[in-house]
Amino acid sequence: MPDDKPSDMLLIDHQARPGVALLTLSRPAARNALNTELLDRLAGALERFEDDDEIRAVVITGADGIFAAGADIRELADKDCVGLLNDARPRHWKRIRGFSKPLLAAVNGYALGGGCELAMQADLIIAGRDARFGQPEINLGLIPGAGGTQRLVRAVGKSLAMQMVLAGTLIGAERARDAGLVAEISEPELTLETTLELAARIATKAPISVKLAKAAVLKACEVGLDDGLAFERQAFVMLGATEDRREGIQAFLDKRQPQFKGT
Ligand code: CO8
Repeated sequence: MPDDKPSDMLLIDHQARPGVALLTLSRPAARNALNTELLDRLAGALERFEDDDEIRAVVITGADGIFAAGADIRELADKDCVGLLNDARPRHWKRIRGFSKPLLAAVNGYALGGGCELAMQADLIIAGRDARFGQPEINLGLIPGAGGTQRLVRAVGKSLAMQMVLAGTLIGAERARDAGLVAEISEPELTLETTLELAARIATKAPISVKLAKAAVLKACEVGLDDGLAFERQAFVMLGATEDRREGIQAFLDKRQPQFKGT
């Protein structure tokens, strides 16, 4: 696993806002393409944030006006079937998926292939007006390999997902928002600021509630309604044991701001 030393390809700001860490993909010469080392570093950073109580939400963005142009095609070029079978990247994607705190994507420019899949692994996407989303793997004789066929259909519905996956059609920010892929659009120069502000707002909420709320909403994408409702009920009941629930309700009754401690 990579250490926490500064790396050219992943910039880490532990306190971009109170309680908010910022990760910036930075391989501008390759349009921030996600090579194995970058994915490993990203997964490693999230794993360290998982254990850091000071960090309550994370924003991921790309340097130089682009989110990410996908998997590193040069790396993929060398891999045959066995190479793909033994590929470390699915493991790193799984580590990223395991992050239990809120993960927000601030997307300007292209989010293609693995870049679109990374944005979709975030809990929500804020996009600049110039953002372009797509799964163009079909143009390389491939298909999406990091969840694109599954997450895109859940995000935008079958017909538009088919158009993007089968024809490699890119969609702009407005279409992405209208389809449900993107939560909010901003002017490109404000995308990161808008996302950090939202993350900072989330970071002020009760951490255990936030974690359980994220898990419950993700359940809705994964299981049937009965199982999802059962998970929500269990999580709701579990929160009865937290100090923060008592504090939240007392603060409301006292007409003051709550002081959440994550207990
Ligand atoms: N991988 C590696 N290098 C890249 C990538 C990439 N995905 N994208 C761009 N680059 C490189 C180019 O090769 C070029 O390098 P060089 O200067 O050395 O020739 C440099 O970045 C600049 O590229 P362009 O000149 O093309 O830049 P433009 O600004 O004109 O265009 C685009 C930007 C539109 C992003 C364009 O580069 C492009 O279309 N890129 C490819 C997009 C793509 O096909 N993405 C899908 C990749 S496959 C994938 O993501 C599969 C995921 C499956 C995961 C499986 C896990 C096991």
